Amino acid sequence: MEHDDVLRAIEQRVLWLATAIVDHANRVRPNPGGMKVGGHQASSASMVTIMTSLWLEQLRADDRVSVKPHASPVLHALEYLLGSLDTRYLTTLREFGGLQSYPSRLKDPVPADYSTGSVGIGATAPIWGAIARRYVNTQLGAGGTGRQWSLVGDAELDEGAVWEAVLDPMVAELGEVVWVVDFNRQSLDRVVPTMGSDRLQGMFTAAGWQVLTVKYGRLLEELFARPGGAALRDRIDAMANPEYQRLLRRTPGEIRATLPGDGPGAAEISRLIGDVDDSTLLGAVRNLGGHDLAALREAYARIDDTRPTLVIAYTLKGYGLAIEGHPQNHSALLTQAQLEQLADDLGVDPADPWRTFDPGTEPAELLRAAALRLRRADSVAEPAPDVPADLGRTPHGTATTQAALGRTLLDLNRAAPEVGRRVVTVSPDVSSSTNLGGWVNKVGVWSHEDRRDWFADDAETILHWREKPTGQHIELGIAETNLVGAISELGVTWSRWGQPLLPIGVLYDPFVERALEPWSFGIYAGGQSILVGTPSGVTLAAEGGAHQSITTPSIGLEQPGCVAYEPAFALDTEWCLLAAMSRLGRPDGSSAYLRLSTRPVDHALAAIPSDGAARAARRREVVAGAYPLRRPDGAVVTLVGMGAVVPEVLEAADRLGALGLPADVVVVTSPGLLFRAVQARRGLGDAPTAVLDDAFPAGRAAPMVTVLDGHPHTLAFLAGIRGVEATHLGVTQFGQSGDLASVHRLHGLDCDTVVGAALDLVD
Ligand SMILES: Cc1ncc(C[n+]2csc(CCOP(=O)(O)OP(=O)(O)O)c2C)c(N)n1
Ligand SMILES: [Mg+2]
Repeated sequence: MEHDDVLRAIEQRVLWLATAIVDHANRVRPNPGGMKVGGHQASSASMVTIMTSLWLEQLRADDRVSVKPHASPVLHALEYLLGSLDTRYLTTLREFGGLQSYPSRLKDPVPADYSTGSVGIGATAPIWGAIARRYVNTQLGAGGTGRQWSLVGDAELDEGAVWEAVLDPMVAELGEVVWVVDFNRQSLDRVVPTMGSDRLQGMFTAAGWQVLTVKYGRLLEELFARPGGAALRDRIDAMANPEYQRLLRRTPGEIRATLPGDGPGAAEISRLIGDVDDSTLLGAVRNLGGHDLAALREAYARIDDTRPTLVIAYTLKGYGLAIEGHPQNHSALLTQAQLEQLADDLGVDPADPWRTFDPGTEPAELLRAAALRLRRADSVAEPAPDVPADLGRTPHGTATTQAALGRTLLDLNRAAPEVGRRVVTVSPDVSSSTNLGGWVNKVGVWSHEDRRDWFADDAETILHWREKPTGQHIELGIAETNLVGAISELGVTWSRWGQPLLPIGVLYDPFVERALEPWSFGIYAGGQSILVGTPSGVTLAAEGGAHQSITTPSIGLEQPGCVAYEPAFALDTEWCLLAAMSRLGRPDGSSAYLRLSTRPVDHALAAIPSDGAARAARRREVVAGAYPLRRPDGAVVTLVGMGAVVPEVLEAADRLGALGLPADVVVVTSPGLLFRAVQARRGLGDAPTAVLDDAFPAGRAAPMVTVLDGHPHTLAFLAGIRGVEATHLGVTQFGQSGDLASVHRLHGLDCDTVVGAALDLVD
């Protein structure tokens, strides 16, 4: 057999298996509940040639691939043929404990290189993966070099995440990045009328990418070379996408009547196609480059490894299936009869759907050789470093929690350099306004080559921008989605390349919402990172309503795989940050979200115990989620405060005390940890519960006022701990610029409102 015939045989088996995996899940496996199962035969078929060609000929063990979500059956078919996926899984697509709906790093039996599912995010992950690997290489000397492939759907390129990533100046240098676009001109709902490769080519070229277009297959190219061929090419090139798609579903007679069109070349085209037989004609109109192994191979051979490459491979959605090219084929499933016809066309026995190639046959040998080439060395992971729990410093005077972030990083670098060297900060153009300047000055900005700092000798320069391969701060353009993409991939290097990093991303807190879904997806995919939202709430005062955040405290509470902290004091911030860092880079680890503020707070209010054991006890409570700050005798009310409004809460406690109504003050640092403790106390989950007795002991039950600079419901559940009456203060409306006192009064976060709420409850 010719080599390409062997490949073709494998490609056809991949098409069969991918289709049969979906068919089994939907039409064979019993489904007592009657819920839709789903799976995408047409989207898979579209990618079959591209993926067969990649896995059998192009990929190396060091390469990593992100596969578009709806092609997961193709990935599993290849894993199976290459011997890494057991037969028993082929009947488990979308079954509990079986193959996931979309490629998954953490939940599939053969871990995918990248989890995909949220379009645009899976596509861009290898860009951040490439940067993370380069970073690991320059800092820790591991990680290797291989291509970072993304196999993306064409409609996926509508996603903003794609363009934010493509535009980042750092990306144009990533020669290891290769995207292959499955250019079937169909999205979920339709044939996209205006989708064309020229526009894409221009946009990616302008961003510094190499663009290779694989438009037509050999058969069409051969027709184009005949008399009338140029007219035929012009006709097909100029044809609108829906008209072309319609052609795919026509009989030979209809094609002969409609393909020539009514342009000046019509007669020539009629003559040309008049000379070819029906089956050649049917083959020719669907002969696109993305289904031509030789055309794809040629394109891959031209990849220039000094810049990212985009391969636009023209394909057919539903290639080879009865649903090929139909505008509504996205979720269509082949009928029993259509599946049997496919089996017949491909020479497989539908009664024995999972049969592989007999040992010793050419396809079996080619698959064996590919499996050997793709085998990866077992890597031994470095353990995550031991992060100190307390750096031993006690701040004096006033400080902001935001400034405590940069301060802690600098102190950590001195106290524990082996931990400090794994810290990497990332910012979307807000390093100085989030107070990271001192840290950036100290560690430098990461760049894969040294760049001259032209302002090094300028006396007025406070923030020194020294770019070098040993820098530990990564600066991105203003694109929050890129920020979370980057920290998610930096936070996965422990499991990808055996080298844990401690990534910390900073952004203005309201923009956490913009970045939330991609960050959550990164956590879902196994990335562990710290996201710092600062400044936050309405406490940013003069910065105004456009920058205030309201719902982010509950985001922190609810985000799986994440511990959220909102400390009130500088030292609490340090402790929470160190605790968050100690959970990164390990199999049982988690991400963290810190919500910080630019409000200067007198640190004496924190009343840090000077006794070492008492300080340690305070620290344990701070990182567990809450601590009692004041417990006067005969307290009649408990004031619970979180974050930037704790000074008002303490002032209110003073005033109530003066009125003869002593008030307990509890400072909450993490509603999420408290909620987990409440659940665990009822047998839901295994979170530690001691914090509930420490901060809200039964003996001190009293009515409760909760206060935070965020939506009040975030702390409302605390009243249920002891079943007390409560009032919940917080922000429920958009705000405006102003001085802090006015803004806090507007939202009912001022001392008067807290005192009034307590009096109402006590009366
Ligand atoms: C962020 C996001 N939005 C919407 C979807 C739903 N969705 C899944 S696939 C798809 C269309 C994909 O079209 P394309 O990328 O061209 O893939 P094809 O199936 O044509 O290969 C849509 C809208 C999603 N998965 N993620
Ligand atoms: Mg498409």
